[in-house]
Amino acid sequence: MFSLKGKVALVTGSAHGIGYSMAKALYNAGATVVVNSSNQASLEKGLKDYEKDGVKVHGYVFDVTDENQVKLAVSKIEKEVGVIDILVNNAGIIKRIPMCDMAVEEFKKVVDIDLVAPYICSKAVIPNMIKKGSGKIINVCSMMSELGRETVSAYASAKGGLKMLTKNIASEYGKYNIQCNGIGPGYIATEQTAPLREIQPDGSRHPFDKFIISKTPAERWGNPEDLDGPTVFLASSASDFVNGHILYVDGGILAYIGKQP
Ligand code: NAP
Ligand code: GCO
Repeated sequence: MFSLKGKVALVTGSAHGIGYSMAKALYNAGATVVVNSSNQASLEKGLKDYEKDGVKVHGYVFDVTDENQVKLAVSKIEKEVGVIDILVNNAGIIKRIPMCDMAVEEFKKVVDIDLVAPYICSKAVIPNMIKKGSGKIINVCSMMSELGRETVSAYASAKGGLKMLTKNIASEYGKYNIQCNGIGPGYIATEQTAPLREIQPDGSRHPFDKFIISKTPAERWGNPEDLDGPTVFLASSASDFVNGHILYVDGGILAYIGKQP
């Protein structure tokens, strides 16, 4: 029931990081996988990495925030590869700026990529999922779908919104045998979180790095591979009656008050 043989999966923002690992996991479960970046050079680098890892993927450059580009890319993918059965809305950015210092354009940019783009991409694939009689959409949410912290007002607003978009897609399209769920990664070691893990000039660990370890019962950062199993589960028929759920993969962060002093 975890096999994805015969299924076509599109993972946005998958040239590196979490999307890269998710795309590999879907391929290893049998899916035909389409990867994406907004940037040709980044996609080409990613394609070389997939090849090195023995993973065959189809690569398409498009900006997930541009509805025309998304529509064109989806119809091209459907002609050249097949109708998309599984969409993973993974592409995302963060800006760490105190809210009152942030320009409204910066706030909107984060919301555009992290919330509006999953709406645009889902809207582009749902009609053919309905025709086909099934579909899976996985939205990459965050700890910030539930929690706030200093400097991430735009990101938290977008990821909180993405949690509700997930529930709404499930509500609106569940009757067509479409399941839309979220994966909420904890703190995962990727480029996005590299500034929070930088070794300090005196050789010590970044204070935020120590803070995350103290907030995580697993006492470690996650790796992109920690998300592989949950991704395959939510993409497969094993989760056919799971809809509108956010599966947090966080080493226990959301269950924990934090290390006692
Ligand atoms: P990452 O390595 O920076 O990956 C982000 C990806 O999004 C990149 O491949 C980037 O493409 C792509 N992207 C950005 N804007 C795009 C656009 N307009 N169109 C198409 N692709 C675009 O970061 P990551 O940590 O793997 O993050 C992946 C997702 O997980 C994000 O949604 C992030 O918010 C979420 N997340 C991350 C963590 C964490 O701790 N790392 C935790 C929870 C949730 P290029 O760079 O190739 O252009
Ligand atoms: C931050 C981090 C987080 C993570 C992740 C947590 O600055 O707090 O970047 O937001 O990336 O989304 O789940």
